[in-house]
Amino acid sequence: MMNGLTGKLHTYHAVIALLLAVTGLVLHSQLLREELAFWRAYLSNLHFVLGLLFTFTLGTYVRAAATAWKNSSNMLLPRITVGWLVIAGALSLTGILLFFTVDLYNLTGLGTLTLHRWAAVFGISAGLYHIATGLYSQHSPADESTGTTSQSPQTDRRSFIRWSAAVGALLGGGGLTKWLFGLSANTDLSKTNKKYKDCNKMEPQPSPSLGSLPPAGGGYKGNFEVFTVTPIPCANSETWHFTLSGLVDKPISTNWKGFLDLPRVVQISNFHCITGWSVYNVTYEGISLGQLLDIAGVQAAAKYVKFYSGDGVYTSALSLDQAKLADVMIAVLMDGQPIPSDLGGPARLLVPQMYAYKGVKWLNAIELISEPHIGFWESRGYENDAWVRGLKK
Ligand SMILES: Nc1nc2c(c(=O)[nH]1)N[C@H]1C(S)=C(S)[C@@H](COP(=O)(O)O)O[C@H]1N2
Ligand SMILES: [Mo]
Repeated sequence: MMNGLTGKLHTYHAVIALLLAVTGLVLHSQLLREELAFWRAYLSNLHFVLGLLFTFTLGTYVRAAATAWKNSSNMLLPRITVGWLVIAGALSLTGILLFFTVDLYNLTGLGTLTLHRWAAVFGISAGLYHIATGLYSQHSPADESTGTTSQSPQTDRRSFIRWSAAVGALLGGGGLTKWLFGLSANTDLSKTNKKYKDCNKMEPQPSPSLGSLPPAGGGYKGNFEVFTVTPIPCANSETWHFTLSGLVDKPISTNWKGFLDLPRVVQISNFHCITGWSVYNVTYEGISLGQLLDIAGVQAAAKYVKFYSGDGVYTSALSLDQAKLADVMIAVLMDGQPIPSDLGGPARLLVPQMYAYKGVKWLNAIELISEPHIGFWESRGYENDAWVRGLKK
């Protein structure tokens, strides 16, 4: 079977793979989004460091595979090893690209995170299969390289175990795929949230202007994942209220009807979450924040803009310069339709040049302040200047 060094290397590789699977699944889980918020940024760094260690051991495995290929008359083992190398290589590569937020969408039509998730499905299934068959073969050392073909009861039992392990891994992989990719919001929480998807009762609905419907961008590409640290708040036009206050000459305080009377613009922009998924070519219609600030008259003492959500928990902030960027808007329509409640409707902030954690959903208040404010995710490890890496400013 395995000699000392390979054995140790194998244990090391296995432990790291297990830790990677666990941290990866926790990072993916929406259920733990609020509970683990404080740890999230650190957990993703840990996941990356583990991934690097994992990648380093791959090199040694390439050599082991080559030797096995040469020495073995039984082609099963080398094939498995090579298969594992391909999967682990894909996981490592997409993981590293994710860390440096390199988007493969233009190249592959799939976001880097989607590719990483597919690799994880294959990797975890292969791992499960390997555990099941490997546990057995440890009790029968004759197994690995002799390549016996005689139909002994041993062989029958062995192939039975192989087959059950394969079926188990397939089922496990299927379940995992469903969980990882299920609809666009892929989580247990989304089941309870589904009924909140369109829970807003806003009258009248904003009527789309030219370019908004049909959407000038031709319809968005990709999938939004519903990210929220709170239950989704449902709004109705009777109770919904918006304020712009703080260091301004003419504070704004308005109901839904008055809000819809504010001038709107249409733009096509991309949407990037820092965890690695993106949505492209979304046609948004909404109120330009810069224009709104002009209407309100920003006082000289104001240096920062703070944003509040109707969920009562989430906040974020921009510097005044950032807030005045031409494409920062309070969106009310997406591809010509009212923004669904799970995606932040009736009104959400958009800062296309920054990661979407700046894009406060269920936006209902803006305040001009003189001191910096550190928002929800910003106070939990995400950078306050959230420029999307690799985007030209
Ligand atoms: N109120 C509120 N706004 C929020 C969040 C949130 O949890 N609560 N999550 C942010 C993050 S991290 C992202 S990636 C986007 C996700 O937007 P979506 O749910 O519409 O896809 O919303 C941002 N705005
Ligand atoms: Mo995000």
